[in-house]
Amino acid sequence: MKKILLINPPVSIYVNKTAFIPLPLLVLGTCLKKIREEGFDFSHEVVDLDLLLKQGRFSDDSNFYQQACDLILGKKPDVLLFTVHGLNHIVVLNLSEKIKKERPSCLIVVGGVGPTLKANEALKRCANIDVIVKGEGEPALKDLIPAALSNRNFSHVPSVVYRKDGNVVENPRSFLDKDEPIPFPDYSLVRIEDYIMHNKKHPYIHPGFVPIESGRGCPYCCTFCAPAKMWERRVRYRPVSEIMEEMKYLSEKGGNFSFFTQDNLEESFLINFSEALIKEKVGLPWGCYSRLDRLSDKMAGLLSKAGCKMIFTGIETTNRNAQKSIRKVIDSSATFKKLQDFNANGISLIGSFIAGFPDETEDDIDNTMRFAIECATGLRMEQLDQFVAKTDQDKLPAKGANICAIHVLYHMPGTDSFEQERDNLKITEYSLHPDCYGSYLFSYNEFKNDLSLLGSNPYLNHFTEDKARYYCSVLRLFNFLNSRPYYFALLLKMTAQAPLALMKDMVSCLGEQFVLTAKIEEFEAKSRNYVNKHLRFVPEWTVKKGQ
Ligand code: B12
Ligand code: SF4
Repeated sequence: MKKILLINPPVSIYVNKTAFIPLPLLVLGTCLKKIREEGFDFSHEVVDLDLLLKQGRFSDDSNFYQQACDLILGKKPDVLLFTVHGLNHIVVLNLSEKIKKERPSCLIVVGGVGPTLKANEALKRCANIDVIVKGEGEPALKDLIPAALSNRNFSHVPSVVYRKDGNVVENPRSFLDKDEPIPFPDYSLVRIEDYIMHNKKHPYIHPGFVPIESGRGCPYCCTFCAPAKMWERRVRYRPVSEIMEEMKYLSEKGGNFSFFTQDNLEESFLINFSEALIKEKVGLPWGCYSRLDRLSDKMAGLLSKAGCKMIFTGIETTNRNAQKSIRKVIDSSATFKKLQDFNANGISLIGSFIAGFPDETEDDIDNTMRFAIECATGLRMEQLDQFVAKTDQDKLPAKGANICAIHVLYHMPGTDSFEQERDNLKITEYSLHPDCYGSYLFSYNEFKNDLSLLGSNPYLNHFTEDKARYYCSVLRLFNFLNSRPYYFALLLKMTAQAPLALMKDMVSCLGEQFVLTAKIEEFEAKSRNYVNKHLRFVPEWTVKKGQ
């Protein structure tokens, strides 16, 4: 019987060891089951290399490749289906090379957001990959699997890019029909408890975090956004009854915080969903991505009643010109009021901000920094100053109400901003430091000459070397300090400095090279020393993951 393996290459997240349930593979697993039920004879299973690595059963160094290959080849597969998430295409490229040498007849298929956006160029660059599937896997698999198991003629398979007689051929992309359901993941392909148990020890956002698809797509078209290109502004949601069923199923397995993977949940869906959760008394906590600026005033109360505890939101910048340039115009004052309202209803925000726009001035950076501090505490700068002035140092809240970090503007291949900047883009070494990046399987050396069209390298930018060092160092320090925003505000007050000036001072005291490259523990220890010298007391600064 022919054998298909669904493979999850390692993904990384900061220094954390969270092992995510391989949702794309479980969804595709449901399609494979259906194809088998239609009479095609094959077996399939998930090989989760990420979990094996995070559990310590594989090494986090170059030995990994031999261990992973031995496992895969030992199963004598005929077809490998790799999901590529962000940067882990490097692992897929290395593994494919080894596997093709040992088992040339094995068909290697790759899919995911990254490979989708520049599939044609990617296949030309990746000699050991046979097929790239663009977009949703479901419409392609129906025809791809029978072809893969027989004559390997892919001319009629939608959404694929493949090789024929030495040429790369690209078939048009197809979307799942509106009346075809998004499949319920086949959880029988993995032991869910393994992930949940592991992640309670190594949490991301929340111990017991489980990802769930609420639907697909976002209606907006921000220039830097990969999902905007992936979904081409098409939006669909799963039936709320099915989502609730999945939440309950995962909660029975120990998952106690559902996180919806869809890029931006809109108000109309959130209202239906929340009302159903309240009516059914589901009572499980959850979080999602949503544009705060697009939610009306009534939403905070409703979402809170429905169990929402956290919203991940892109606030990006207060600078109107920059907002226009990225096609994401946000009224900052209205958003700030909304954030306060959400906090008052027990919902915290993870706010993401951007710096590094062309023509950005130091004042612009300072404004973004101030706003990110305000959003982290839910207090305007003047209120924050007063609060800090009248509160004993050791009585200051240890954490802010929200987590707010500023990221450098990067250009992911295939996005509109990538196309605009394409000829000037480089990969920034500092963003790929293994401690920030999470796994020693990935290193700057592997990426430096690679535009990473397969994995959609998110670390491409247009900076000169000096600028890259400047932004990466001040932002690494800013994000560290803003994880404890009340102490940060106190520090600003005591040093009587604007945020950017303080960051620059810190960079010069600690040394730019050190800030950019030091291992996380060392970086945090020295940064704490600097802070303590000025504050003259010793707050517990480092935020542990999942706190
Ligand atoms: C959960 C998540 C994570 C988790 C881990 C995910 C995991 N192991 O499953 C964590 C937090 C670790 C993470 C990390 C990162 N992520 Co992430 N993540 C997501 C998120 C929110 C959900 C992914 C998901 O499960 N979706 C649901 C599944 C069902 O959809 P899907 O994966 O797209 O799969 C469908 C198709 O793509 C296709 N498909 C997928 N694989 C395959 C394989 C085959 C063979 C076939 C045929 C089809 C196919 O079929 C599936 C069903 O239709 C997405 C956003 C999103 N909405 O997708 C971002 C997203 C994928 N991440 C992104 C990025 C940039 C990152 C990071 C680089 C961030 C960073 N700077 O560190 C890291 C990189 C991780 C790494 N490789 O080391 C970007 C990717 C952009 C791009 N162009 O590649 C996204 C789109 C977020 C965004 N808004 O930009 N992420
Ligand atoms: S950045 Fe957010 S709002 Fe903009 S297109 Fe992407 S998912 Fe949608």
